[in-house]
Amino acid sequence: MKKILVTGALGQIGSELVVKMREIYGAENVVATDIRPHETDEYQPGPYEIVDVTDAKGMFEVAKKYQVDAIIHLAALLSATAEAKPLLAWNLNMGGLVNALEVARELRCQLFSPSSIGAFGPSTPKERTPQDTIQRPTTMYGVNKVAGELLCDYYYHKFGVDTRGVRFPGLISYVTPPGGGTTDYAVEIYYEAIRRGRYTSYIAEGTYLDMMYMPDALQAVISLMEADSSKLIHRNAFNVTAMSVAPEDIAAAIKRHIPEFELDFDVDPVRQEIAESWPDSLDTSAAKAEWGFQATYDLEKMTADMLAKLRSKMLEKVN
Ligand code: VAH
Repeated sequence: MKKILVTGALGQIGSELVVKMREIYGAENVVATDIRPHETDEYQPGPYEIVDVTDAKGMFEVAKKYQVDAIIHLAALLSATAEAKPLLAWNLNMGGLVNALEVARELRCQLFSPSSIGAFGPSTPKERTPQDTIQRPTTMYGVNKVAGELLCDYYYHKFGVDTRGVRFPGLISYVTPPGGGTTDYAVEIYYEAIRRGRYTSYIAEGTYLDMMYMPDALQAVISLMEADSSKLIHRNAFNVTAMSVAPEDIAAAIKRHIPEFELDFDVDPVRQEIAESWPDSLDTSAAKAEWGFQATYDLEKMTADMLAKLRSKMLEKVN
């Protein structure tokens, strides 16, 4: 990758990936795009363009203007929002992806688009979910992710577009909060631990989901995109994860830093049903073997970093 266009650059992943990529590839070589203008505190020095991913022509013109050779396509609706607005999710998630694939085909770019553990369903083996297994998701988000994986493989085999992707678990970060996801609780719990010393989880006790700290997610995108193409047996999309946790596990890790922290539950049936349809833990052996995936943050290390970074972020806001 030399010149990169990022869609959804103001989102939870995009806002941090743009910063990291600009450090590696140079600010001028990473074109951040999103559907709205950026706020001052969201802006990182470097090119910024308004791109609505459902506007194929607009996306093509920006990609051509900057002569990009890679597109990181992150703009999408997450699982809970997609379940509330299924047709909007289909049009945005699938329409946006087809447009990004067409731009990549016409301009001969690489394309990264994330899948998710949401691409699996209730009939998928829940423990150490294999790289190749049954994918019958029961959510619109999951349908979008499975269709997206198949579409990206199609563009690789049919048109030679260098498409690559990972199945992200829940992502935990302190820069830009997620919006509309089922795993958002795993971010909120840290903010509330500092703000109020307590958190009410909308996901039930004992509900195990794969999670990963944002630094590991960013490294996974870059490592996969820079990997030797000839070594890739799979492409769309690789299982990646760092930990399998339930809400009480995160609470116990927080209590080791904030002993008075309290967790209780008020389960949201919609997001609980989504979470229960997803695996408990993924097998990541294909990603390890084909491009050297390795997470570096476990629950303890992530919790220590999250609390420290959030404390200084909240202190900055006060001063
Ligand atoms: C969501 N954070 O909750 C996203 C992710 C695995 C979950 O895809 O929808």
